[in-house]
Amino acid sequence: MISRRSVLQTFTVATLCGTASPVLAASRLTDAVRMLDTDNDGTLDLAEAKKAASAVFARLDRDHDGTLDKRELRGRLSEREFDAADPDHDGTLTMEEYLGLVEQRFNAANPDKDGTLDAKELNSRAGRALLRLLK
Ligand SMILES: [Ca+2]
Ligand SMILES: [Ca+2]
Ligand SMILES: [Ca+2]
Repeated sequence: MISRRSVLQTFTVATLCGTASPVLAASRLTDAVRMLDTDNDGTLDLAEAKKAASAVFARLDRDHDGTLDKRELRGRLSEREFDAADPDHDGTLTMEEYLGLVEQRFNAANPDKDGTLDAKELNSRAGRALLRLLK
């Protein structure tokens, strides 16, 4: 039987974790925005997103063939997402296809269509999907 004391301890730990992790997530997010926000206006616009994505593309293209294959994109795109982003189905993404995907995710994360993503939009499901392509 579980004692009252251990229930209380479990509750306390859960409460502490519950309050600590969103703060941590928020500071990680702020760092991400700061790194990507090259004009320092506190938000991410499409040009900034594409610039970051180009740098990531170059870094991930380990065999320097100018395209990203599934292996090079591992952890960033699921099989299904890859196939959707690869309309000619040649098994690789060109820079153009990669940036197209970035633009698609940017728009999905920007429901108010004001041209920029704020911290809250970047923290949404679509925003986090975009960030996976930018770092
Ligand atoms: Ca900006
Ligand atoms: Ca490659
Ligand atoms: Ca917005």
